[in-house]
Amino acid sequence: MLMIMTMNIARGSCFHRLARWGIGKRQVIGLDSRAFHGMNGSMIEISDVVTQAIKNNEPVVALESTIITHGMPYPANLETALKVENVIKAKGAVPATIGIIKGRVHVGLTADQLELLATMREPCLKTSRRDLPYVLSKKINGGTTVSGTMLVAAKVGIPIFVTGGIGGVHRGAEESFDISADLTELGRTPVAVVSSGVKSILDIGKTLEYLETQGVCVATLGSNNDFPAFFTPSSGFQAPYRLETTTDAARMIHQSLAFDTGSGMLIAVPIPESSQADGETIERAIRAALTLADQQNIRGRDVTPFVLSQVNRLTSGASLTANRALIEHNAAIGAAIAVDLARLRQSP
Ligand code: PSU
Ligand code: MN
Repeated sequence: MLMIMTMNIARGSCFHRLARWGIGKRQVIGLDSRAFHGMNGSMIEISDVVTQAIKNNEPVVALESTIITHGMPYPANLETALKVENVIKAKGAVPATIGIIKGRVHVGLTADQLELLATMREPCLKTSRRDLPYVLSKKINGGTTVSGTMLVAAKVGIPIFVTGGIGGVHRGAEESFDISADLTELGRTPVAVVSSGVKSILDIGKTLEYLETQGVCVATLGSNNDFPAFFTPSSGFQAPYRLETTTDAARMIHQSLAFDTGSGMLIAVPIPESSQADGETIERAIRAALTLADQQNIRGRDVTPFVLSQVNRLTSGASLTANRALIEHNAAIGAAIAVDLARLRQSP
């Protein structure tokens, strides 16, 4: 049994089916040569630095790109994307921002590629799991959501992913059925997501219930079990678990991979007190933004980006400032977890 567990860990749990081979300067990775090379040529391009880090079991942190393409305005989106990468590097881990350029999935986007996505000079789709086949086949650009990014991170063997907030069950979901694919992805893909919980544009209680149904282990990393509401450290709801340190978080991820649960985890990191936005102001702005969304008949994947931009407008940029601060903080925490996890993998 010990041997099986060791093998699973060494191979990155369910990633044992992966085969790797070098193509020119970069590495292409896939389930088998037909699936990834087949008719469309290579489909995932991993930067050299990220390839080396994965191969050597060094700490790597995946990052999403919808936050760049649809989550923040230019140039704050680009500045944040670059800053977050630097925070991760400073903590001794390798950042791997994931996105799609001309129908090719990139793991470890270059600064030029980040800029291309940030300025949306070409059509660029918000890409969750369900959008992937279309974006790839049309060879267009895509910002990967939490669900899209998790899917890719798992395929290439990156078990830790940092973002600001994940999608969830929308308010009024009992009518609209609007439940983010991020939640089902967390149920089916073995990647730990570090985020500041979910925004209160969503129904946080229902989101936690849904995560439980999906079998997702949710834990707050902090001084109490309060589940954070993105802009504020507590939502009024409790996470089932609390972790005291990044090493505790790394242990949990390590065990989940070793046991091959196949499920993701959500590590909720409260926004630091110093960056916290005024809860009342945010709440008012969210209510106004949701009413506007309804009046303008905004539906489906357009809801989250619309509400985010309206809340930013209605708070005169205060929400964006808090958003940037918390994602930088999450990046530092996520990188520390990745460093601890790499250490555990070397000597469990
Ligand atoms: N929440 C944020 N900022 C974001 C998103 C969510 O505070 O940028 C993005 C993430 O990429 C997330 C996606 O995966 O929105 C969820 O969209 P939807 O609600 O349509 O599933
Ligand atoms: Mn939705």
